[in-house]
Amino acid sequence: MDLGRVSDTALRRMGGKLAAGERLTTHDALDLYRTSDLSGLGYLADTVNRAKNGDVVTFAANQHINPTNVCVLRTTCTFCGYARLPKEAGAYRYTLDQVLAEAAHAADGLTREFHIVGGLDMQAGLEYYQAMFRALKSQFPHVHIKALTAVEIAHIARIEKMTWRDVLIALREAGLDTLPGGGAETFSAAVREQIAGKKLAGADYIGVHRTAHELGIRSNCTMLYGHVETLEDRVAHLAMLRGLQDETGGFLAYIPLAYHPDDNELGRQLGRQGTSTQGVDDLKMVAVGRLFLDNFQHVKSHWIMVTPFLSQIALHYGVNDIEGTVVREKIYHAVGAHTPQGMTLDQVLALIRGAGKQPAERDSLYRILRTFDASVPPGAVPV
Ligand code: V47
Ligand code: SF4
Repeated sequence: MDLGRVSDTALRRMGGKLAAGERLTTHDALDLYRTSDLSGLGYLADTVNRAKNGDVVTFAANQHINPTNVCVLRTTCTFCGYARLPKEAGAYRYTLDQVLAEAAHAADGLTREFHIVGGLDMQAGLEYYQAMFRALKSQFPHVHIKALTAVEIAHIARIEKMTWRDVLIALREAGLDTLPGGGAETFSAAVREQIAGKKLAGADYIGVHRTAHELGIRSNCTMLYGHVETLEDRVAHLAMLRGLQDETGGFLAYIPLAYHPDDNELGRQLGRQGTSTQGVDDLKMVAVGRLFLDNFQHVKSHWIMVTPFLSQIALHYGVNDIEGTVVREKIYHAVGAHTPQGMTLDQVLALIRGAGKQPAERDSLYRILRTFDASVPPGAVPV
C-alpha cells in the first residue's frame, strides 16, 4: 500500500492497520466518515477491494417484481412513497396470473433472478407466496428467487402465527433461494422511531437473517442513509452487520441505499424535496462499508438510486458489484428516482469498462457465468 497517496493522518494510521491485517474499530469508522481526504479514502477502499476481487466488477441479469403495494405500515414508514392502504387509490395486489405475466419477460432466457418484494399486506400470507414461488419455479426453473425482506418474513410469521424459522422453511420448500437486504433502514431505535415507527426492530432484522443463515439461506443487507441518521448511527448499524457476519458468514453483499426525499412524507417534513444525497456521501458510504466490513466479499452500488454515473465512480471506492439490468422497478420510481428503469447489457458493460474494470456476469450466489472483454471502444460513452 502506498500511503504517500493518503494525506489525512487518521487515514494513514488506518492504512497501516489494514496493511497489517488488523480490523478497524468503530472509532476508526467514524474517522473514515469524517475525513475530507476523499481520494485517500477511495485509495484505501480500492486497494482492499482489489485484493479481494481484482479488477472484476460483476452484475446480474435480474428482474424486479413488486406483487403488492398494500402495507399495514403505510402511515408510519414516512420515507416510503410506494405503499398504499387497502382501499386507497393506487393500491394493487397481483393475482398469480399477473405475477406470471410480469415474469414472462424472463422467457427470453436472459433473466437469472427474480427480486420479489412488496408491502406488508394482510391478504398476502404464506399461501400467496408459496403459490407464487411454486408457479415461478415450474415455469422458470433456471431463475433464482431472491424474495421477501426480513420485515416481510416477520409479517408472514405474525399473521400465520408461525415462527420465522418455520416460515423460512416453508418458503424455501416452495422455491425461495435467498433473501434480499431491504427493510434494514437504519437500525438505531431513535431513527426508527422517527422514520419507521412500527417497523421490525433492528435486532429482529438481524434475528431473521441469522435464522435464514442457520438454515443455509444466504442473504444481502442494506443501510438506508441520507435522512435523519447520525454518523454514529451509521457506524452502529455497520457494527451489527459485521457482528452477524462474524457469527454466520451468511451475507453475500452489503448495499447502501441513498434516501430519496421526493413524494414521501419524510421528505416533506424535512423540506428536502427535489434534493438528493450528496455524491461525496454516496462514495463514503460504499468506501467505509468496504473498509469496516472486512468479512464481506461484495459491496454493491445501486445505480437506480445514485445514478449510473455515480455508480461508475464508486467502482473506484470499493464497489465490486452493480445492480444489473432491472426491469420495471417500482419502489424507487415511486419516490422520485429519475434514473432509467433498466439498463441494457451494452450500457452495463460500457459503464464497467469505462471505469477501467473487467465486466463479468454472475449468478445470484456470485458465481461468475461469463466474463467480457475489458477494453473500451474508442469514443464510447459510458451510459
Ligand atoms: O428497505 C424505500 C428502500 C428498500 C425509499 O438485496 C427507499 O440485492 C430510498 O433493499 N428512498 C428496498 N430508498 C430495496 C432493497 C434492495 C434494493 C436493491 C438490491 C437489494 C438486494 C435490495 O428500499 C427498503 C428501503 O430501505 N426505500 N423508500 C426512499 N424514499
Ligand atoms: Fe411498508 Fe416497506 Fe413501505 Fe414500510 S417501507 S410502508 S414496510 S412497503
